[in-house]
Amino acid sequence: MRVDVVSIFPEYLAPLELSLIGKARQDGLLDLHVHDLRAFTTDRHRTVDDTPYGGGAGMVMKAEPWAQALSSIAEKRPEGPGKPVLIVPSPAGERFTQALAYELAEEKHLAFACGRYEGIDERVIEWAHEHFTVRPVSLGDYVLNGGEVAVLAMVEAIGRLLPGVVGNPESLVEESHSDGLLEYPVYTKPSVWREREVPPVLLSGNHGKIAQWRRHEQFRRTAERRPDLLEAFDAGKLPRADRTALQDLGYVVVNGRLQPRPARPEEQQD
Ligand code: 6GU
Repeated sequence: MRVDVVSIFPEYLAPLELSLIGKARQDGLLDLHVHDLRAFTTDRHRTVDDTPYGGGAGMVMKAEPWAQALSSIAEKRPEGPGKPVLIVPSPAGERFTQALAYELAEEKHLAFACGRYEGIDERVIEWAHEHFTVRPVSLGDYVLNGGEVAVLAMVEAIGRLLPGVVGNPESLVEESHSDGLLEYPVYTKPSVWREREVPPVLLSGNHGKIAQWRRHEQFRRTAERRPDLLEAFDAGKLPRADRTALQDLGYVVVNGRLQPRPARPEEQQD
């Protein structure tokens, strides 16, 4: 996969030289290029921003340096059908999820346009549709100062899904969000640490019981921390053991969806 990132702070992307993603680049699995937006300016001051039409606080990124930068990237598109995907990190974008990471990991060419200040002149985003499939993407409902930190997160989430990047692909199957649930808790030696024991089932050697306990813990954690995920969970054809675990946690399956079980008469308040 080829990835191009444009930023006025190219040094911000230095962590992509480290660890798993750095190794993937060395191994030729990820062809990553970081570009300085100011290299595409033509004035003496290398200006990338200006005041907003209509007034208001802050500055807006000028269209022309972005058009020059994105044109040069579009020309580097690897052989093959389809446009490259241009991801525009923005708190006003669609949510970045594990499902979107899997979808983007299938692409041959991704580009990221890191905005700063109040954003990029909207006409660039419109124009970019001629060369790219454009996707404004948000990490979540909070505001960062620019797209760089979001790009670090997205490139890591996407890059680790590329074939050969994660040593043991099994570890991608058992992690949080891979099946719409949070991951179960994990433990290692010693079996007693500061008077705290590892859950005994994990020492039992009974692999069926262990799998069942882990599944129950996934449901318990998800119900406690992310009830929104449980309500979106496809409970259409769950094994009996899963339905029992969910009943214990106060959920019932209605039309293939999980719903909090209505309180039993003896549990009713007032
Ligand atoms: Cl992707 N960009 C910026 N600037 N802020 C964000 C974000 C992205 N996601 C959440 N907040």
